[in-house]
Amino acid sequence: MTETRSFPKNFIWGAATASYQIEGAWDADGKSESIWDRFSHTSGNILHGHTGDVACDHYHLWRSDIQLMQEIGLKAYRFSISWPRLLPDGRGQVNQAGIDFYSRLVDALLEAGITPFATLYHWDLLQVLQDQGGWTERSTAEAFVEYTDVVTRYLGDRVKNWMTHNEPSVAAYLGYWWGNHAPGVKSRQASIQAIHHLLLSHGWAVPVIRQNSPGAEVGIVINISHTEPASPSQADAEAVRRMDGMWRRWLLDPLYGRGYPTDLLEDEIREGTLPAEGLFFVKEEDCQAISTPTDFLGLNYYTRHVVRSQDVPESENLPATVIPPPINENDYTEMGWEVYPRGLYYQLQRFALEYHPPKIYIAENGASYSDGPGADGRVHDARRIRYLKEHFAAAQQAIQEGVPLAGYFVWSLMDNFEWAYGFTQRFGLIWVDYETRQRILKDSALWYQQVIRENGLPVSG
Ligand code: IFM
Repeated sequence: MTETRSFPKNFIWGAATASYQIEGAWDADGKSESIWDRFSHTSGNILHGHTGDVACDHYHLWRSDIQLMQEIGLKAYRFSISWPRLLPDGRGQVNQAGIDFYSRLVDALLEAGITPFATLYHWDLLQVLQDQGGWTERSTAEAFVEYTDVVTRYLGDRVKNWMTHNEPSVAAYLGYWWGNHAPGVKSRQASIQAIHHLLLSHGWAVPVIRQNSPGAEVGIVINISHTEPASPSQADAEAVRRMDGMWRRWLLDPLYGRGYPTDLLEDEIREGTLPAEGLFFVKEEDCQAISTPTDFLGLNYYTRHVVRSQDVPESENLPATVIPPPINENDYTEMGWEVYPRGLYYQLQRFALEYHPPKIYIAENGASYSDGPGADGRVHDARRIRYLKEHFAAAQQAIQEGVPLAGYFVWSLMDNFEWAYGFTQRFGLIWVDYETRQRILKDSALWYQQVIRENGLPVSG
């Protein structure tokens, strides 16, 4: 008998996607324009001018996609809901066609024995709300609560696992500071305002979800990486404080009732990105709302960042992040991200110890490798299998040491639109032909099928 490293009974094995990345049908059946529609239709923003207009056409192929999920044996499916499909004006009038789409999807998932995990916001804000300032405005957080109310009134009887936001820091930093994601704004202050309103909308949404979806579990999803200094120097330790601060503490501290970190706030004021009065857009009651207790914390983990200070004289003009030298070809995915499974173990330990979430889900983990169908028509993505195997093992060790990890969602169910990279990066367990929309289960999907069936990691396989 093959020895397996088993996972706890009822461990939730899933896969994840997001609306804009897979659905297509960008203007079908009453859906309005999102910031990603506008951004991808503007030349120069996305590699090769790709857009999510059709993407994987999941909007039309969802039934067969659910069959593929069943074939893999998924216990759960994490998908996101497109706000512009449901409320084409952002608030007010509900688009029944949008509701029907998700309602049918949820019914079919449940019939297939797959538990739906719905994310309310995975970056496709309505353009009409962006035109009024988007997440830099408090009114967008208010509109999000109305949207949450609509979604959970219609789906809350059947969906019992809700994730409010996916990676609010990416939405805010890449979208409002660096401008390489929609809506393409380039202002540090705007990104700080955006994070606040994203977090605030989360906190306001939690009781609404609980009210409309009795017995539901609610959480938020944060992206994490393992962050280390490039050297033992004081300057590099300081660089880690800043980097870890902006990606982790700036979000998790307010979410867990500690407010925004004072040291980071002082940095922003000193550097002039915030005025002397600091967070002028934050109201006194906001921090309490943001820290409304949740049932779980979702973590997206992909890689490690080795961080170097810009203040170390000899490294002037060098990037803040160091890419460690490769040991072999398997060390990096095609995103250029280092494969560092140990970091997942460290981060799970750390989040469990520092914030004590009642439950943790790995809401995303996976790798971009472009392997396509070979002469035998199959996709032999051995590197993805290896990546997943090593990360599952790291997660399993953390569980054994007491981390309350309840489930794991592989990113992604299928190859899809990878934001500014267009279709050039393939993270899927399922290979997608972007001409014909044909799907093929990759070897990794078949390997995952075995993991799920055995609820464990074959030690030898
Ligand atoms: O594709 C993205 C996803 O939308 C959010 N987390 C990271 C993934 C890979 O870059």
